[in-house]
Amino acid sequence: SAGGNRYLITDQLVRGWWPKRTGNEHKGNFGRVLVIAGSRGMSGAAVLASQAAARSGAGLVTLGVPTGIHDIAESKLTEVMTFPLPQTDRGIISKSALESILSRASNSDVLALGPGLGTGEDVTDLIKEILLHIKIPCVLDADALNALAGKTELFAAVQPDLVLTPHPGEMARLTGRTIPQIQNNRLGVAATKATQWGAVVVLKGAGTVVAGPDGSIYINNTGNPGMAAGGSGDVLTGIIAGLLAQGMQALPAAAAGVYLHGLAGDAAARDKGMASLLAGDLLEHLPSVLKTVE
Ligand code: NPW
Ligand code: AMP
Ligand code: MG
Repeated sequence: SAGGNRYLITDQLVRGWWPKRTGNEHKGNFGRVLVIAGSRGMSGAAVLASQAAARSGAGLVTLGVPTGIHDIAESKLTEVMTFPLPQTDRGIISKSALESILSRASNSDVLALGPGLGTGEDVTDLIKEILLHIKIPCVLDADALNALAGKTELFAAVQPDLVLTPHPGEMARLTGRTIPQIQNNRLGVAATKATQWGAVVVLKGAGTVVAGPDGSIYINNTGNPGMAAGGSGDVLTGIIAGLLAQGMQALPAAAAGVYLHGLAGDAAARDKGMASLLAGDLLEHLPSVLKTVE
């Protein structure tokens, strides 16, 4: 099952995939991203992911967060719209948010789900219900993945395209393996799981592996250890969602997203050095990077 074609993600490939702008478009043509993320203490993850979607070319980005951090998110964001969702007493989105999320999703082109959501039974129930009813492509990251540890049979039952973006720790939880077991066979694990789950799997970390449901593999060589810092992955989630919103297919959106995210990290490291690099610096460097492929 891990015997598909292998490719290195190159500038040329990404340019070929890039959605061209010819002159007559309006913001509706570039898609609407719905981001569901954040919890008490993790508004940053939600803000980074939604800003990254906006910086990557999405026409409109809307962020749903628990009521308790709504005004905080709203005050950090300008271009991104926000709305509050019911929360538990721990400041985590509660499962009674389901209807509101699905109703917003029905007016969106892509859903990005998971950064900073927090964990617990409510989150698990909510994620399961969203996935069983959702009709638009989804990027699942962080706590949306943690919620499904041991419940991965659900992925194959999801109707629209899925892009999963686990780091090795999240992949270990999802699959019930250890981190060394994942790291010793990154290509094999990514391709096998992508095939089994019928999803695009982005196994993050140095040399990110992007695998498609057909077993094909795209390997990334952009990026640097300066990106091993809180919030980096939240930015990637937003970038991939932004590319999906512009009409890219799931596998190229994931591969191009990973490549551009790494290039933004390389530009940020040249500017600020690896030690000082912050996830927010990736957002600042996205424009100069995207300019080179558009
Ligand atoms: P170890 O043990 O350190 O070697 P978690 P998280 C492993 C949100 N955030 N290679 C790591 O291994 C996120 O969105 C919010 C190997 C450890 O076992 C999530 O919702 C922020 N191992 C939540 O926080 C900014 C690797 O994974 C485990 C690896 C928790 O996410 C920060 C750690 O992962 C953050 O993004 C690698 N390359 N990478 C905010 N400002 O709001 C990871 N591991 O326990 O899932 O914790 O990734 O911090
Ligand atoms: P997360 O752990 O979810 O915040 O994601 C971290 C992001 O930074 C992923 O996109 C990783 O691929 C990237 N990253 C972390 N460490 C490295 C590294 N040593 N080289 C390249 N990219 C890295
Ligand atoms: Mg992460």
